Amino acid sequence: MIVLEVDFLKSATQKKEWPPADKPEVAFCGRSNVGKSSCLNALVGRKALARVSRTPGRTRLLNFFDVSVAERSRSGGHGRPRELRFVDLPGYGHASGPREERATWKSMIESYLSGRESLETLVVLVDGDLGAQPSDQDMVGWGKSLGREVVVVATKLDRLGRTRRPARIKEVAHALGVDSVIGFSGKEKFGVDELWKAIVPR
Ligand SMILES: Nc1nc2c(ncn2[C@@H]2O[C@H](COP(=O)(O)OP(=O)(O)O)[C@@H](O)[C@H]2O)c(=O)[nH]1
Ligand SMILES: [Mg+2]
Repeated sequence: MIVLEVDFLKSATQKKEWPPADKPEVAFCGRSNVGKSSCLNALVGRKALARVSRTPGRTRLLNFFDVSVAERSRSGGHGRPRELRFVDLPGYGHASGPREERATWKSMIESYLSGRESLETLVVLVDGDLGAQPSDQDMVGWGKSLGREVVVVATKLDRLGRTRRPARIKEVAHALGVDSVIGFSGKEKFGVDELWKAIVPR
């Protein structure tokens, strides 16, 4: 996939601040430190996107980006541009965090997952080195129960020896009750095309 353009749109919390639901949206979530920024960087091939999402004060907000991509063509050019919107969701998994903060996170994510008409795909990133955690099971279950299409990505798979990767992918799929899991490494940049295929609207 060729990334033609990436534009940071805005950060938001409540519904009234969300941009108009005028493009197919792909939301990314995962436990803090799962490798979400690295994954976004690997997908769009530029640092700016993840930098914005890391800016202090923005890590707890929904960050919206417009992305324009196209299939690479054999002639060296590209096919029809596709417009989509990425939404970088705040990390979860701070079970020890203040109760009030967790409640705020939950209500913000719930209103987005249940109320966003243009949300087409929820990408849940799971640490492939660590394996699926209870909070990942909750997240996938939550997304599915709200009727969302869930794509699971196992990050940091480069940390496992090649021969151990297929078994880990199966374990993660089994633990989360999904049919397939995309094995990914932001470091070695594998799984990138597979993930694009799973999120670009047909
Ligand atoms: N080996 C390896 N380390 C990774 C990978 N992705 C992220 N990391 C490391 O994991 C840590 C957290 O990554 P980051 O992308 O900032 O995670 P985020 O908190 O989910 O945005 C950093 O130290 C990264 O270098 C990966 O694919 N392979
Ligand atoms: Mg990050």
